[in-house]
Amino acid sequence: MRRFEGRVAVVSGAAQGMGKAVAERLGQEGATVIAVDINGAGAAATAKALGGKSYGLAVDIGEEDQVNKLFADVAAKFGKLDVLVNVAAIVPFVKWDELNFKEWRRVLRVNLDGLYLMCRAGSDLMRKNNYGRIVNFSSNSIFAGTPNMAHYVASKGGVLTFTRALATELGGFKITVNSVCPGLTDTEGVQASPHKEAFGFVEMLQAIKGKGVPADIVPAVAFLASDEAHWITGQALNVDAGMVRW
Ligand code: 4PL
Repeated sequence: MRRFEGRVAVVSGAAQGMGKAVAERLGQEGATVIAVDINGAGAAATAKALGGKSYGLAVDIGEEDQVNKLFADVAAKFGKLDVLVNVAAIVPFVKWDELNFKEWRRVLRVNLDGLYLMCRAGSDLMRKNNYGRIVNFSSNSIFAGTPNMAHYVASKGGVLTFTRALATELGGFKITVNSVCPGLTDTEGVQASPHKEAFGFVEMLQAIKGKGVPADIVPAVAFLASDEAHWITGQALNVDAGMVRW
């Protein structure tokens, strides 16, 4: 499929894991991808493999100036933005007894403040052309109440409900805004954290057995980011092998 021919897409969290996998798919299907990550070298590597006009950029999505500069650059280079996929997030593992306000703020600053900044500036550019597809990464942990990440679960609940509100605000500009809720997925980030110990428990709850990988999440994102998903907005789609059903 070549669903993104001629499209310009910004993907955050694109240096690794699900963000990288999404950037690769959009690029393979014809998009020019601006790969964004706090790890600029990783983002550049993702973009370089895609070739064409794709490029990588180091952005801390929690910093308003950096986010605004990103979209000013996209506007200057391409004059439009068609697709925005917000994957960048901090995925902590912090026991409740060790959670404090500093750690709470560290996670909320990126996962929710950062999402707001990206959607604010990104959708302001999309509006100029009356077209846009925004896909935000929530998590199925918001339904499960996954342990050792209360602040993360709170942030991802915010991602889902902000997505609903933003869909309302942007519908008049023919911009759709949806979220996906992946389950535990085998990524570099998860492998570097104690969450990797949870695969057995998670698999027990899944309707379909197996260990989720980024490629399992990508098709749902690509569909919601595609032209033909124009009648779907404000929705949340669980992509977790049926671990939770709501
Ligand atoms: C079920 O989003 O959804 C662990 C770590 N387990 O980040 C998540 C589940 C994790 C999840 C998540």
